[in-house]
Amino acid sequence: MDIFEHRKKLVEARYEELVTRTNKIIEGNGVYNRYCNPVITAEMVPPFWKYDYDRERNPYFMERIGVNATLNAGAIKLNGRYLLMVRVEGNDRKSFFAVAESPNGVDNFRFWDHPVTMPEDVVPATNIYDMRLTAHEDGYIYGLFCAERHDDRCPGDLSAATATCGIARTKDLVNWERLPDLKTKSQQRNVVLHPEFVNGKYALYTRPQDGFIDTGSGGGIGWALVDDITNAVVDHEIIIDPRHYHTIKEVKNGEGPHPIKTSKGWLHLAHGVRACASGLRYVLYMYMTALDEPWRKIASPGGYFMAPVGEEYMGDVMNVLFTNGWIADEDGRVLIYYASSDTRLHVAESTVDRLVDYCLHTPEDKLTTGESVRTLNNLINRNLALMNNCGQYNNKEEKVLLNV
Ligand code: M1P
Repeated sequence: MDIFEHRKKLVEARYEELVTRTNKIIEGNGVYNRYCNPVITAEMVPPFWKYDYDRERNPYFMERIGVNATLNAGAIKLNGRYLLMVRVEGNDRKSFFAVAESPNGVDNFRFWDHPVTMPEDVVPATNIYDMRLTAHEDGYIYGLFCAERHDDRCPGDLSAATATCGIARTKDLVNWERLPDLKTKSQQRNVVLHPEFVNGKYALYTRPQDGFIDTGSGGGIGWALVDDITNAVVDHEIIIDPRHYHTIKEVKNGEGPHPIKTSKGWLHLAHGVRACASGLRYVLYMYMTALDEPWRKIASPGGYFMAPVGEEYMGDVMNVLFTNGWIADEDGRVLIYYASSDTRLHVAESTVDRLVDYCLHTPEDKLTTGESVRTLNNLINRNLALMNNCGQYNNKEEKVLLNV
């Protein structure tokens, strides 16, 4: 067998092995369970995207177009199909969108043959990424994403960039109508469209930021109403989930996918960022808002919901979990798609009931060590009383010393 044939066989066999492997659930903390394998990695991009299949032009069957990472995916269940709008990042650092489909939402994801060809706004973007998919009650599926351009006000600074919310809509995830980018006073990333009209208007979760990286005076996750989505302008923005000193969202935060409607309120999934000696640490957290007033917070479980574990710590941008997609299935199951360290995409599983229970019954962060210990002791004392009643072991000496 010649080199071309030999290598082609190897590459295709490896790809098939990855895209057909079964994923196994790992029992977690009662709130959610992770799955064992990432759902999509750069190796799961079809070989015909990377290799030239023409023997004459590519006798060594070399990779011609490399893919660096598959991350931050929007998610939707459409006509019974589990679809992810994956951010695929090439070796050239340009991100683009591509749809991957699975029969069950947890494994056997395969990309559709072509990536998304996204029409440009008036000023073309250099890079686009992190699409949130919203099937809106107006009948369209919207994709809101970050459109990044060089900040031409700083011609000498090659890292100066601007983040703007790009808006496009579709019925099938193949043909996209690009609408004008969102007009706001500040830069914006992590903008998400609420699935229902609110007071007859389109509602957005926003993330105002002073610069491309720094949120600066941007105080947290915002909320704004927009009259016309085909010419979306934010005139007034309020902060509904603020940042706070010495919490998991001290530096910045951002809405994940659009919230899930439940009988007890809207379930929100977001990311929070804090700084530490090794850089920024991105974790996921949750909160709930009122059904009739989706901007009014009614529950705020303290601390993170998910943080990186094991290999999730490692990758292009270390110590990062990020989410912009989840699917609430008809049977109450919730599939949470999250990327680790800007490198690969995973899934975790929970249910609407469990997530509501988590939000309503996890103690809030009361912002000081003293309050955290008080909250902890309340639980311990209630548990010890229960355990004693059942005749379980208790440290009597400590009980006397602590006078509990
Ligand atoms: O590198 C981590 C994440 O950084 C950005 O998120 P944020 O705007 O909250 O800082 C995004 O670029 C995201 O894509 C990336 O995963």
